[in-house]
Amino acid sequence: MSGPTTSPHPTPTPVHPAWLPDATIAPLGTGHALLLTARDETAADPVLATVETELRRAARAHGGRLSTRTDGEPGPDVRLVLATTAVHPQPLPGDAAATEHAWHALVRRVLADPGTLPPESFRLVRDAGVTVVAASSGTGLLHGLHHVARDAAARPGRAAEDTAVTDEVRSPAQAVRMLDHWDNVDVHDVMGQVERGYAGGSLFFADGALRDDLGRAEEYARLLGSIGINRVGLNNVNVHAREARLLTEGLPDVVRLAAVFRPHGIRVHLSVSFAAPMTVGGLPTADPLDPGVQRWWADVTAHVYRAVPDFGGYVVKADSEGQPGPFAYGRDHADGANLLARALAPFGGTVFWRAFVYDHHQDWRDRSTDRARAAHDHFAPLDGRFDENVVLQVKHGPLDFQTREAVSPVIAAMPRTRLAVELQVTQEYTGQQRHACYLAPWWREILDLRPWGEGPTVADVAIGDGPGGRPGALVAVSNVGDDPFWTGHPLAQANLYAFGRLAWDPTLAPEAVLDEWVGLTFGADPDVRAGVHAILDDSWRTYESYTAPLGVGFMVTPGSHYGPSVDGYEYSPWGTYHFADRDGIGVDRTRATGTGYTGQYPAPWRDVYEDLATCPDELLLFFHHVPWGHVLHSGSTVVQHVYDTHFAGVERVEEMVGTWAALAGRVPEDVHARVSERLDEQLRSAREWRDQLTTYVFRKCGVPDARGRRIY
Ligand code: GCV
Repeated sequence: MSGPTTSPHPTPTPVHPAWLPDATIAPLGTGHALLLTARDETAADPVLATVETELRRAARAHGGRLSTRTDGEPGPDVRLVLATTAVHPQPLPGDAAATEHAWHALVRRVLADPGTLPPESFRLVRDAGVTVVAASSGTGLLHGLHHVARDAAARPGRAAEDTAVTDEVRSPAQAVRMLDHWDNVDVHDVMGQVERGYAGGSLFFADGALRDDLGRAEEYARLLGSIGINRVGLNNVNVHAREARLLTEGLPDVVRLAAVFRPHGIRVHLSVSFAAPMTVGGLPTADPLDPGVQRWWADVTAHVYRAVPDFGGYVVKADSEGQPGPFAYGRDHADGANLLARALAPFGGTVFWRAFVYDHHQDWRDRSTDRARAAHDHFAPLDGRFDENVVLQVKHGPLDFQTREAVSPVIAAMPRTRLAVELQVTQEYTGQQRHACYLAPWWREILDLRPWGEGPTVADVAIGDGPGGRPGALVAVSNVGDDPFWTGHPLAQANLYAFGRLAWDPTLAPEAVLDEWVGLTFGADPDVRAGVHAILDDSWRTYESYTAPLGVGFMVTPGSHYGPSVDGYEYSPWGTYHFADRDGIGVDRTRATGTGYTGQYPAPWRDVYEDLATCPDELLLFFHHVPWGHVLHSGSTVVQHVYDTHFAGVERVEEMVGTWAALAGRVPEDVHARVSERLDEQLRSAREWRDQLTTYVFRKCGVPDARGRRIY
């Protein structure tokens, strides 16, 4: 689906520091930090240099001090020690001077028995005002350092000097935490440079080439490393001609970008075109069973790994929205994915194969075809056929990142396949970073859902704790660009931050994550904290309240996907209909009378959704076609619900505007100005949504608003 995506904001300077202003990198105060590494470690582990740089930045900002093991005797005032487990049992600095300070004993205790720490884990020990972070790698130490910073920022008043005794090991719940970029090297006419990007151009590419100056990309990598992202897909899944050649002529660009991300513990991936053997390699076919094609992928992949030994692998959108795929050769998606998996396997690479496959040339007159069914219809029968290094990347909902939709039934249907759940940080359908819409509450609902009613959650399936026990990934589409605030709407930074944090620990509370983000970004001012919470905590539900009602989805302007157009997609080929007429609205996806989609779920959901008596209100029109007068569980009718939520939604946006206005002078002026401007647009747009939706519904059914508000 296409649409214009240009930023109204050319790049001014300086760039906003996001959640890593130097003042909050580490809660050193004016204290003294010590970094202990074994002598030969730093050369082999580039992340250790990042840890040292972070500590130096923090020390500079606070007038504190950093010592490393080569600096000699650090003295008694050390408050924070970061140590790799390889240091043990070598003598600690200060031993020679035979001076035993409080921190010596603690470090000695931790390093004498650090426990088994996987590379991304860290052990955190606090005692008598000293904090020790131990890890087996630079990545573990980096995570530990940022944990300490976050902890202090989320709970102002608590600092490293805290006397509470702690001894804990922290590890990511999810091994693969990935951000996909829909960046193009070139600018494409309709889509702009970043497809569905709402924050300007690409951080990586400009003027049809890799940027000479990758400074912004480096700062971005630093931001991602601080929230535990460990994979990045560099280019758009819709792979155009120039981008297809990143595999070959463009490989030096990939080498440079890999070097940008590596010091932050992040491996890079490329989106590739399934037709590359033909378009790039000049072969007559891209048939996955053709030995020449298999050889081509094996050779190209070996070449990539020679240049980028820690390359992560490929991301593939095939047979979807015009992208080439295995169907052209009468092959299926397992044939296609395994072709690439076998080329990657010798090097430990992974292919992320997207399940977003549907017919985008549908006939709107045909009520039996249901786009929501497509991914399950295509992929569930292939369970067990994918190689171990294939991860099937499934959008969280069966349609397309809507403000509200059911969880994809594919997630429960493929126990013998590694599954990644794909979220969208870029706000394509949730206000395009012109509306404040904090998505963590929505993501928590998705991740917490139990596909079998009890037992594992969606997050568990992605982690590898589902019935098949196969580890997958959590993936999301990034929301950044070369905008000075990174994300267009400065408050949309919270979504990027929250994705990283939930990928690390999907049980974190959205409000707690927001507390961390506010503390790191804006400091300890309680009024700012309260104001940002008042604006963001419920903002996703607010957005939902004034846009498409009760899970029906879309109703957006075709192409751009911004703003209301109730019938915009109604007679289109995209399979995104609401079927409103004078009698009712909604999509009948039941087994009894509809498309049978409810049958793709296991019990209990197949029955919960099938039955009007149990289907949740917020998904009613996603599953059922009902009369306008249908009474919801809430007691309201569908038509009155549309009126009430749309008027209330606009009122909430008016409150948001007032709350933010009151923070003038409490947050940096440029941030205040940009957010104010975005809130003004949100209010204008919310009113437009309200007026179009209420008017549309009134004109369809003729039922007036019980409260007599103005409808056009
Ligand atoms: C990258 C939706 C978007 C497209 C996007 C596609 C996808 O259809 O509108 O811009 O293409 O999803 O996820 O592949």
